[in-house]
Amino acid sequence: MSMLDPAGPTAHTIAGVAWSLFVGSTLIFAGVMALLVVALRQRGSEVNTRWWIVGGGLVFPTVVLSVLMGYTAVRSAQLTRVAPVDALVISVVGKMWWWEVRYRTPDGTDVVLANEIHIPVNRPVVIGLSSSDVIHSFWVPQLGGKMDMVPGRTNQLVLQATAPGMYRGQCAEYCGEQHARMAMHVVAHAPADFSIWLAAQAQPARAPVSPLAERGRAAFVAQRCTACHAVRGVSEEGRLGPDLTHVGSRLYLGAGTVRNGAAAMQRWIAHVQQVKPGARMPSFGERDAATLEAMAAWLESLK
Ligand code: HEC
Ligand SMILES: [Cu+2]
Repeated sequence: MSMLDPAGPTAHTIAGVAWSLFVGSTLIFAGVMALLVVALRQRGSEVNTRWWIVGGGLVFPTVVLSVLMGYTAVRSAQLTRVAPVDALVISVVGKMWWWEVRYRTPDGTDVVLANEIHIPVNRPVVIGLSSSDVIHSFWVPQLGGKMDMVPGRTNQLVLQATAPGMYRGQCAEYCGEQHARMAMHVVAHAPADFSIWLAAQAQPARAPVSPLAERGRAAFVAQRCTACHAVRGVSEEGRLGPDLTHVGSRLYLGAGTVRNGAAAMQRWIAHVQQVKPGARMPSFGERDAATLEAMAAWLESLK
């Protein structure tokens, strides 16, 4: 996660500003130190103090700060320009401690997922940002700036990726115990691959592919996981936790906490309070091993 390794136009602008400030302040610092050395060497010699105070204390800062003000005004205007009408719109809601992500497909279906944002390359993406509890902050340093997510408000951030790849993001506003484990991943695809991905995410959960998965689905319903989790095609009553319709396709579990996989899934369900202490999900470790294994197998099959 480095803002000095930009992968999109706004991130390039921000990195450019950061470098100019860094180089400029280094030059000024070096100049002041050089003057200090000269002053120490020539102690006792006469200097024109008025000239130094007016020149170094008034004229120099006024010129430097005015140039800087003009420069940042021009650069910030480039950052806040309005998104073009063909931009892709995605809404992201910050939660303690994960991200709910919503898309609308071209035919009007709502697609809900969590902690992972897929985007097509070279197309501006408008991200509508909000929160359902405390203030969070959305930050994917390689793609753009930071933006607060404030309950009851929708802020907007325009991102664009110039190359396919995976970019990590992180909540950038302290939001409680598991703030550090509130990461997300942005995956940029070629436009055709993005459309295929979105069409797949818009599908309801696939039917169980094995007797084990079949038992897993039944256990998921019987254990009342459905009180907090929606799985489209199975139950849509619960919204307190992430939508799990395609959880098997995600790269990570628990907002970047662990790499997704059968073992990680089972450990998450059984011992979430050890994996991510304080997460708003109870550990289900007292369930028998066969039930846990079946639930994990079914969830992993939801690609
Ligand atoms: C009280 C509500 C609640 C119940 C009941 C619950 N969960 Fe969760 N679950 C959550 C919340 C909240 C999260 C997000 C935790 C986080 O990342 O901070 C979560 C996260 C998850 C995740 C990770 C999803 C992701 O993409 O990161 C899985 C998998 C999961 N739960 C499975 C289950 C299963 C299986 C059950 C039933 C045995 C269950 N949950 C019961 C609230 C609940
Ligand atoms: Cu947060």
